Amino acid sequence: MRSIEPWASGNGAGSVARMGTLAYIAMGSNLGDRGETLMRAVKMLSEIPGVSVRRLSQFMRTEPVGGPEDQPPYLNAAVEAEVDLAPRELLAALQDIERQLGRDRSKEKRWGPRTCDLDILMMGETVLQDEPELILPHPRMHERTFVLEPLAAIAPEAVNPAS
Ligand code: A4P
Ligand code: MG
Repeated sequence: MRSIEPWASGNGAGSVARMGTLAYIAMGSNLGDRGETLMRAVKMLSEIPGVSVRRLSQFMRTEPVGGPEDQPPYLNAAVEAEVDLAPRELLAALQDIERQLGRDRSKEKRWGPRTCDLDILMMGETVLQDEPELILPHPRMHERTFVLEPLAAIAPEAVNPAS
């Protein structure tokens, strides 16, 4: 198990201001007006203090992977953002956006349909593997075409720090 958090050091008063960290975020929607939902999610993302959206992939129509049968197709996309937040702060902000866009996890089946899913794929060099609440890089990203295609479209150079 490894847990590396670069911002854990040097955060005290008088420390040198840090540069933003590049984060990659996967977006998915397969309920409601999927395109509108993803556009709203990007706008809300760009309005989080400490988050600056740099690149956005096309919205890609993908067939559902896993979960219940007969769910609608997804729109998936990927975002690159410069982030000046700790990973857990970013996750909390993403989950807040999901809620505002109508997501209610208590009514969902695993990998079932959802209005909006925002997952952190990678965040700089950070590797977190100890707590299920936040695993970085995202543990299934390498096996998900619906993640890898939009990510490759915006950041073919992005390197998975756990590989
Ligand atoms: N969590 C842990 N690590 C992270 C991370 N890096 N980013 C925790 C975000 N959340 C993370 O998430 C479940 C739990 O993972 C949360 O409590 C969070 O604290 P969730 O958003 O409720 O569910 P999820 O995203 O469905 O879970 P998971 O296991 O990440 O699912 P996948 O692998 O992302 O699959 N088919 C198509 N075509 N397109 C899709 O977008 N998505 C899924 C979900 C299945 N099939 C799909 C798609
Ligand atoms: Mg998620």
